[in-house]
Amino acid sequence: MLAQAVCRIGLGLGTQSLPIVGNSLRRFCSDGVDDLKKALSELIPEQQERLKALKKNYGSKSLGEVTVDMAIGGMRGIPGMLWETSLLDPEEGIRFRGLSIPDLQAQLPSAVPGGQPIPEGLLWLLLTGKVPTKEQAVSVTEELRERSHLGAHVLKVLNSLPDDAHPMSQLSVGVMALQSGSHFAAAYTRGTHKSKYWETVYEDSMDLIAKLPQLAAMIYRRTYKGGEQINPHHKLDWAANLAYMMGYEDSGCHEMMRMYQTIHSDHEGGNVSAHTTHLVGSALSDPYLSYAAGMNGLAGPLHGLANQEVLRWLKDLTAKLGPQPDKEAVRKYVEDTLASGKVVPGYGHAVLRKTDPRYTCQREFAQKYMPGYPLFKLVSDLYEVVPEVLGKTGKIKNPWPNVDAHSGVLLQYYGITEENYYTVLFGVSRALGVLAQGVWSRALGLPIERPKSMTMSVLEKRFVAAAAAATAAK
Ligand code: NMX
Ligand code: MLT
Repeated sequence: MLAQAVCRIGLGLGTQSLPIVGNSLRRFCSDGVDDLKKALSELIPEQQERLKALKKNYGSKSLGEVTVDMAIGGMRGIPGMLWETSLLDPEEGIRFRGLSIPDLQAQLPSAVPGGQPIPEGLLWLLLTGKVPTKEQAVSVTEELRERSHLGAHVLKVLNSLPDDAHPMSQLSVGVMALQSGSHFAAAYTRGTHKSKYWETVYEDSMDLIAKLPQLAAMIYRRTYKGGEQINPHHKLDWAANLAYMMGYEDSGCHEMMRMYQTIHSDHEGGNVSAHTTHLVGSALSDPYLSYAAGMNGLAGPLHGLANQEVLRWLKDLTAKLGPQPDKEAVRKYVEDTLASGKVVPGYGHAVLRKTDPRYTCQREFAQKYMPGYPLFKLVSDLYEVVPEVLGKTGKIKNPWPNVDAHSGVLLQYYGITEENYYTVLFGVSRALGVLAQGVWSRALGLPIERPKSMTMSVLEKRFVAAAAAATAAK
């Protein structure tokens, strides 16, 4: 009882003042640890009933028409899966369990008074749909800290890769090196009843989320900093610890990382990384296998790798035009990019039709912490030039910036200058959303995903024949 009381008082003081807990105290604190899983287990039966009622009452209702354009156009706009953790509105942007980014900033617990939310609070929200207390968020910090140990084999595996292995390839390989620890895979082999799948998927997901900062920092240090690793800081929260283990101790950088890891976490279910994780998980591949698959999708330049591409593009721009080019020169550079058959990275979106609120959030952060930073000025100038140039093409549905147009500026400002690494930071954050949904997918018993495909001949036969019949009938 006493140990529990001490622990609660410590947690209540906030992340920075967490006492270092000994083993016996840890056991008591793990009451807090179990809280998230317990909170989740209490919610699951009612959500299962909700889904059952939806199927029973509305299972045969239509969600709309599927056109040939949709089928050959990347399934754009086809509502085809359940995704509980977040929802994207084309005009307004993302909401996490109903909360916008400003809502998260106002309501989620922070590490410093009035500061950015800690992603641990967001994870609680994504899993339970409820805004956690500070104590609950800090219990997640503790739970993740307890699970964070990386086996020595992981560094050996990474060291066996070629020197020029891209950081995203290293992330994928590193996650696969952890897969042998999957509780879900072991439970499945033991023949666990399917009603219990979510429990070991939860264990795997929390283990993986816990280990990702150390894995990501390991990749950074071995690729760019001569290989010397930095041990985790036992008093820092999950995101600040990631920055710390990469070698960044600045409190501004820690706040930036908390914000970065919060806003990149989830973007409903249809984006490539989320959809891939969901698809692979639907075959009952464990969370390591499905998240690694999702990361291989995030590594594509039209998806997460766009944050790397933005920086390369900005560097090329300043190399050609100087650090402070005028707007006319910038306009010409954008036009040249289009004329050379390339995309303007960081602009456009498959769903959004307005400026991405994740861009706006990062812009506000830059206005507060780095208003005079030249790269911020350049990115702000681009905001005034690019949409107009893209709009003039007449074919780009969304000329406005997305999340990737701004993230590199913040990282560069704090000294994280290696742009090939940027997508790894996106990937660590994305784990929160896709793995939280993965727990729910198993809790709700969602089936293996298997949409129908067609050949061109099938479409031709169907519509050419129909058109001929209509003409003959006239
Ligand atoms: N620069 C040049 N062309 C573009 C751009 C852009 N930023 N955005 C769209 N287009 C083109 C697109 O390639 C397509 O051309 P075509 O008909 O010749 O194939 C045409 O405009 C219509 O595309 P949309 O329907 O507007 O966009 P779509 O949904 O197909 O693609 C993206 C969405 C995000 C893939 C696209 O906007 C793009 O390539 N953007 C640049 C890369 C980027 O920033 N990706 C990051 C997205 C966010 N994330 O983190 O994942
Ligand atoms: C994402 O965060 O996944 C991207 O904005 C891409 C998308 O939503 O399609």
